[in-house]
Amino acid sequence: MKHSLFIHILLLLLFNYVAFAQETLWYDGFEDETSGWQFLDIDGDGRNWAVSDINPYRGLHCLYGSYSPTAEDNWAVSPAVPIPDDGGMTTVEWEVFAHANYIETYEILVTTGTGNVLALYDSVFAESVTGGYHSRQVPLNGYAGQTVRIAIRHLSQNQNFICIDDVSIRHYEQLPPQPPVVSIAAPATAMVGEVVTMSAQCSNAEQFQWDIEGTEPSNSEGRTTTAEWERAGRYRVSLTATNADGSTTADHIISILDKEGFVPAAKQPSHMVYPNPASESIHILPTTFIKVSIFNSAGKEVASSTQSDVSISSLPKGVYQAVITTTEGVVVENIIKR
Ligand SMILES: [Ca+2]
Ligand SMILES: [Ca+2]
Repeated sequence: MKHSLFIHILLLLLFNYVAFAQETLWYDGFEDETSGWQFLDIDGDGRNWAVSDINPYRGLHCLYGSYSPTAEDNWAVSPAVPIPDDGGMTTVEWEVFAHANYIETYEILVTTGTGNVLALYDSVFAESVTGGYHSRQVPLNGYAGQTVRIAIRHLSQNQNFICIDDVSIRHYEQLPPQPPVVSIAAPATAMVGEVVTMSAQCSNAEQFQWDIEGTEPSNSEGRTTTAEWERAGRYRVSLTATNADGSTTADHIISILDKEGFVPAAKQPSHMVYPNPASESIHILPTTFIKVSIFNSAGKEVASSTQSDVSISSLPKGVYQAVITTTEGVVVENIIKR
């Protein structure tokens, strides 16, 4: 099982894309001759499973069930593997091959016994396979907390061969919480007195709560809602979507035009600097911003900028005054460097 670490790392990389962790509890690609399998020739004809270089899925070897002129009943029994009992999902996975022109029948069984007592096996999967290699996966959740062996039973019927490769038992953590992904479908502008229809763009929530600024009442529920504004202005529409894993809020700004088609000038925000307190940099909010000068408690200018993003990382901790010049005048705001 030299390759198990490589496969483990490869799969960790692959599964990171789908955002849940998996662990390979056991793997065999049949690249080592002594990998702990028991081979049981139940039909007693001397033919059985064998590690072979015929048609591996990966590497140089696979588990090979031979051509046979008679009906085979051959069992390959894996080493014992403990199955975790932590609420996650455990699976047995494998690659199986049969020739495109022939059908081979096989079965997957599980035992909590030592492997050679057939009465102690449960059948968990069976198929008649053809047409090259196929990936298969079967859950083992009924065996959580127990130690199992997997049997691959070849039931040959038409004198062709079957190959098995990359057999593994894998454990998946439960999926991370999936709170809703939501956005609002609504017009960017509407007229005063117009009835505006807005709807949730969301596939994984059932409950929707709207909070609509500038209307009365401001709250409503449901995937779709309507609103009507009596005064021109810019208004915030918030939508909170909820499912069993949590809530997510989306915002939409709608401009309501007056009869002449204008929106009143937006009010300046009451606070002009964020974040505040800040440690690295501050952002000056007003769109009418021209420049900012920052003064320390002694009244000395310690920084100034015409950019709305200003680094304050070099300033000592303390309280400063930001003197913000806008096209509409000068505003002073205290800022805290921490
Ligand atoms: Ca192999
Ligand atoms: Ca046999």
